[in-house]
Amino acid sequence: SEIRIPHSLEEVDNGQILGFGADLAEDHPGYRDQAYKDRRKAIGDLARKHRVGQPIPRLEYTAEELHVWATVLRELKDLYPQHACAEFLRCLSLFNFNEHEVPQLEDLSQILKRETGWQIRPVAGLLHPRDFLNGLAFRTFHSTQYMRHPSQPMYTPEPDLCHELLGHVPMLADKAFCDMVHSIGVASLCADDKQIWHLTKIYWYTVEFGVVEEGDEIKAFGAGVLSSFGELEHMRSGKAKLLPFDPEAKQPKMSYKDGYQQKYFVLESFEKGAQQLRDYCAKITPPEIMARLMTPAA
Ligand code: H2B
Ligand code: FE
Repeated sequence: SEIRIPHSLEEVDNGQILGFGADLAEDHPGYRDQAYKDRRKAIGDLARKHRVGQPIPRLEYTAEELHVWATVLRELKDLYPQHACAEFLRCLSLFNFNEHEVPQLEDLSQILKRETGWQIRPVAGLLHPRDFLNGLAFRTFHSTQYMRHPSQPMYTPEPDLCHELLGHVPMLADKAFCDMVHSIGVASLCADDKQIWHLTKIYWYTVEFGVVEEGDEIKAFGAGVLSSFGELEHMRSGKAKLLPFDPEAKQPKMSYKDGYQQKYFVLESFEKGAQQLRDYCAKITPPEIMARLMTPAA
């Protein structure tokens, strides 16, 4: 099939949602909860109607949703000081996350704009990988706006607000991390399906499950590691392999459903990771696209 290269964020389709539509799968915690499904659909519809440039609609979260947010925040907050990298900790403090209110995407997007020139665009669910990666080329993170099901606050089979906000948003306030992720995005613009799959794995082993050297320690920055006590223990147990990150190498198979990762990839630093991805990107991207998009953030 022919690749349509988007020239701006408006040309990135945010409507192709994978997996979980209005009808949740049988093993989704909200499968039997019609009120939950209606709420999720209403929030998803707002994302579908949103146009680039408009402010992201503010939502009034219910007491139940606030309770889920507060529970997840309380659990994870205790893991960060010991396990999260310094960049994550510094960035986290910019957002003032607290148990009294669910943050609004629009406010977080404004903070990112100021810090790194990145922004958030709302999306109805798990976005198609090509569109998701293409968004990164325009310094845009596509984020869901609905909350996971209250029956299992520490689990979600799909991205939800807690995952996006606690896992992904903080690091997007770090310049070098943003440069790295931006290169993944630019590389995705002209990528064929095989290269998209390679970039999806790179995204997985960095943004979702990446770790970084810090002195003689290994600290986490990946959303999937920092959101799970079990995953953190496993990563530090010696049972998993820690390998140097190399975007040119064949990336191991990944799965959304397996237990813990068998391998973690270690960045020397975010600056080094950004350089590695810039080099990879330049190999598969035409020079005119490099020249147009690899400019510093405004
Ligand atoms: N969609 C949403 N809404 N959030 C994500 O974090 C996300 C996504 N991640 N689509 C993408 C896919 C990622 O797992 C890779 C690129 O497929
Ligand atoms: Fe994620």
